[in-house]
Amino acid sequence: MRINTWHAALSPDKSSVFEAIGRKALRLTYGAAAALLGGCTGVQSTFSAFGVEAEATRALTWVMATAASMITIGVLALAWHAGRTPAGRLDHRGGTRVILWLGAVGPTLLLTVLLVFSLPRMRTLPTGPGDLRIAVDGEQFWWRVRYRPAGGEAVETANEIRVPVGRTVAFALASPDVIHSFWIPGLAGKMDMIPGRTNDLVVRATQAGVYRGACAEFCGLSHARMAFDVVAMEPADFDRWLADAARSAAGIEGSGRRLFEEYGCGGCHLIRGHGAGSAIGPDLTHFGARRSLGAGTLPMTREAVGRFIRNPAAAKPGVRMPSFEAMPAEDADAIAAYLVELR
Ligand code: HEC
Ligand SMILES: [Cu+2]
Repeated sequence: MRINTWHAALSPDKSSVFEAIGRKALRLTYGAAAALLGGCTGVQSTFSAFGVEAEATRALTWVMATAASMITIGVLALAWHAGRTPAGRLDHRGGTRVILWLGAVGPTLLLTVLLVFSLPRMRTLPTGPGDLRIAVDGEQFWWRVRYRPAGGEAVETANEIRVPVGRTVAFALASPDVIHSFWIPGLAGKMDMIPGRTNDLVVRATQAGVYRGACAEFCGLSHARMAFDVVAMEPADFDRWLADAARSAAGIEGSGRRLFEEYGCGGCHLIRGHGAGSAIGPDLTHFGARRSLGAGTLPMTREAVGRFIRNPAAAKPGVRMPSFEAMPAEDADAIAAYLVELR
């Protein structure tokens, strides 16, 4: 009786129910395809390797996936064959031989070959005392970056990382707040940034270009807005850039600089050479030279910077910078004009 009622309730528009389910499935498929294809772009894909670590990972992935597919097909073929053989014709002594060769000797040999192939590819790149060290802290929701060139002075920046092509770079990864994960798919696998310890990740870029990195461990409301660009440069260009990044900000006229001080921005930000500042938030000494604003969240334009200053939480929910919504738009614009000039 109950079943009948159900049936009666369903049957009049059964076809439209199925149509709706079909439409939903189609939409999900499109969504999944778009997400998967989006992962195929070169700037942020494990299939486009621009560094020796990523190349090793890619080689391992293909070899392991091929081996696993072949084993799966072999096992399915055997199962199919067994299912077709009549029970009376099963040959028990033959069966023992199959188990010995395909169940024990074969897998041992295959796994040994795969192990010998993969172990050297999983080794960390060796580093020497002359290699460039870059300390990166993941902080809610941005990246503090400190270059420590051998023999040179340390340089602090934020939200963008530059590396020299062909040279080994050792990252020292840490976090002062929660667990983040540092991932530049084009250069290497991901590495967690854990409060209270330092994890090392060694990379060597093989091609100049701009790649994208992201936080790969959920760390709070704006986790998805915690990305960065990695610029791999020719070594000579990199050396020039690093020497330039070490200098203080150039003298800049205009009201923006005064307003920056009046609104107390220096309580969290440092602009080297432009008065006192603190290192609670990102270093802004060469802010205007970055490719993006707010850790890969907004374009680096005067307009976007002005909007971000008055209401950073609109772009990044949960952001650790207070809103300055009472600030007149002209003041925000003047400060933005000043900041984007810091190159
Ligand atoms: C209480 C500390 C604090 C104060 C005060 C503060 N900020 Fe920030 N600011 C931050 C933090 C933290 C971030 C990082 C936000 C993020 O991306 O998650 C930030 C980010 C920024 C950025 C983006 C940096 C980048 O690399 O993209 C700009 C620009 C900025 N602040 C400007 C200002 C200005 C202008 C003022 C003053 C009107 C100000 N801030 C006041 C903490 C502060
Ligand atoms: Cu994070």
